[in-house]
Amino acid sequence: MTTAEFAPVVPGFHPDPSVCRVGDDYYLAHSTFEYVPGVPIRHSRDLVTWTLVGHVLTRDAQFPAARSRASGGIYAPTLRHHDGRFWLIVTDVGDGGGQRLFHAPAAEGPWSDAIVLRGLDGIDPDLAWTEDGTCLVSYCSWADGGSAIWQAAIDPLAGLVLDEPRVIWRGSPDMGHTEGPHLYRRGDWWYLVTAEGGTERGHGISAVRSRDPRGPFEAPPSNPIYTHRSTEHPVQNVGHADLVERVDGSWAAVHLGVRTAGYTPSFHVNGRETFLAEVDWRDDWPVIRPSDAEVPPVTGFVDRFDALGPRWVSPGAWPERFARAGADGLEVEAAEGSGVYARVEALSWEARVEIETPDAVAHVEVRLDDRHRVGVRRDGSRATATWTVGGVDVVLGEADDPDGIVWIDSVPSETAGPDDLVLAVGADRRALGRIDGRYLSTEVATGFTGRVLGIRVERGAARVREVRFAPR
Ligand code: 6LW
Repeated sequence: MTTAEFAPVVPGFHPDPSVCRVGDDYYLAHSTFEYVPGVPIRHSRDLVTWTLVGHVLTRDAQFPAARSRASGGIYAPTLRHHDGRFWLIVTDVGDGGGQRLFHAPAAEGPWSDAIVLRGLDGIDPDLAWTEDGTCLVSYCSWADGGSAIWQAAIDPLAGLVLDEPRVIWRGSPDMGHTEGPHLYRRGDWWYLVTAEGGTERGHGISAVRSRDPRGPFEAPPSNPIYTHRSTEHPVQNVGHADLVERVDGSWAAVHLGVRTAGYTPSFHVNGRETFLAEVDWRDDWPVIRPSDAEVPPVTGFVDRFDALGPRWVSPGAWPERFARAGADGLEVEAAEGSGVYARVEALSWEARVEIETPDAVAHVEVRLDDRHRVGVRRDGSRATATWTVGGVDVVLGEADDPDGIVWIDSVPSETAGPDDLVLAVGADRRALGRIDGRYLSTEVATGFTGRVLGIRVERGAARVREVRFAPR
């Protein structure tokens, strides 16, 4: 067991966490970009162990998935509970501006169709209700030059903007990329917490306060109030926090961070993950400190597909339209280059896939996007290890594999990278190729997601009997 300072409470690509509490229950949402179903909702009673209970975005009427480019689509959400109803607001950056609101009677859903708010062009929208019931949306926009936090009052059910959007905070003087705003009421103060410095190594969490939720806001003696920038901490890029008050009156924060590995500039491969921190209050200012909560280790899974479970997501296409689970495993058809994938949640692991491609061509692969992926292409029983880097396809090796077993292993790097990825086939695990894992890291590929493992069909229909994923 390790503590929440070093181990994510939600591992794998789960960026931009937003948390709310209803009684003794906590709920957590994340950004999902081009992947659908989108915006997973998790439940916890302790902020440490989380259970996936559903997704907000499950159909085109909410989010036309096919139009999203890599790392486009669904950016940072805010999840809140008000007047007995769950609310989620989020930006679909492929929608040419505007924010999307969804509501549901329960966190598990069913979630409404999108209520589209026009005229609030920016990202990272937040929802907060004032004492008189006014609903305020605060969001990051570059509408008048640099990034700043803007705000407007809305009618959330009607999707109407009720007043002229205005800047409420232009950010800390020495930090750019003022994003991810969240507004909280505590005592006589309203706090505006933001992410600043950009979601890379300079990332941090800042806070300002006002007696009025509309501002003007005053800064503390110094911002950011929490960051790992310029430190040797193994968790970097810390920022984009959402605070929550526990039943006992103590406060906590969920925030994103990355686990880096390899020689400078060091690399993160599983995207931005969710970490937990503690929040104290001094002179009515939030003071964030690491959490010493024990985080259970990442468990693997064995899936024989008696159902297509919620861990399986697809870039730009709804998985249920081309993948069907049943007694004989998962039948996967070609779907314009998409596939079914699970987030990689461990830093060192092995995967084993049993797959039949009698008259099909299918890929068992790890991907960041279509230009950065590695795997085994099966055409009938011919297996070819292929690697796509910067859009260039490289054949690493090939062999006949009548067994229909593909192995992908993340093993310690031999070249100061974050890991090496080893491809093998057959019951005897014949190695076909090995690549430096840095080429499947965000530092090389760019973007906002992280590694996913899955199956993509090029032609025909493949049958996946079993997928095993085990951390080392
Ligand atoms: C998100 C912004 C950010 O909207 O990255 O961490 C963007 N910072 O707040 C995508 O995750």
